[in-house]
Amino acid sequence: MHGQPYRPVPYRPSRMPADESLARARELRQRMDERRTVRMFSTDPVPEQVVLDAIAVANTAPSGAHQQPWTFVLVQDPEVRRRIREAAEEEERRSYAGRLGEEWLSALAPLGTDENKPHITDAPHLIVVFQQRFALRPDGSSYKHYYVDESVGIAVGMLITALHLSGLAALVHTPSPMRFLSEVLGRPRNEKAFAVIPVGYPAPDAVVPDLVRKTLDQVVVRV
Ligand code: IYR
Repeated sequence: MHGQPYRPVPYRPSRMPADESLARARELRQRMDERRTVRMFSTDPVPEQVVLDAIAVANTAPSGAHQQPWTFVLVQDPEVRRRIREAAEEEERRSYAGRLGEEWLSALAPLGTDENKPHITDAPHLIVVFQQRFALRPDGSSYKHYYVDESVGIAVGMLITALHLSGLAALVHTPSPMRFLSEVLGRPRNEKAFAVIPVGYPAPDAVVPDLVRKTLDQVVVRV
């Protein structure tokens, strides 16, 4: 055990009437269907508090053993941004030149992505999400974290939902390999980069692929 047992406290949120639930769910479904991954960002500023509030939402995500195994690094320093972009593009050049393999490259082809990552320096905010593979105490000792991929994945899902509902666009970018991020950002050895998330407004001339989402029938199985 790493701490004291939690004290059970009452949890009695007032129950939402079913018709209000239905109305809210329908509206949320429509608003979330408007979210698009954006790769072309405006350099216009966005209040940092909006981003901090969205990160606070992500920080409410459920996590294995409530260990909250995440760190969100907000990168503002333009020089650090430039170094991240340069290193990401260097890795991606190798990936697109063949490292990904034929099957992966053909899966990506419809999206038209390439090794150029201007969003890393264009977007007014850059969040680099790290997963804490294990916990590191100040004395250097460590203990295990559980369901780290799942926990951080859920948190990032909540982050991009919060950003979208706050009027911002985001891209969950996973340059691969991402080891350079730990070096550039000086993160401790228990942390591993999970995603690079540029955040801002879409560029005035932004375009997105005309993709279609699976229908509910295609993704739901009733047993
Ligand atoms: N990480 C590369 C390649 C890439 C991979 C997947 I899977 C994508 O959905 C999109 C891109 C890149 O960022 O370009």
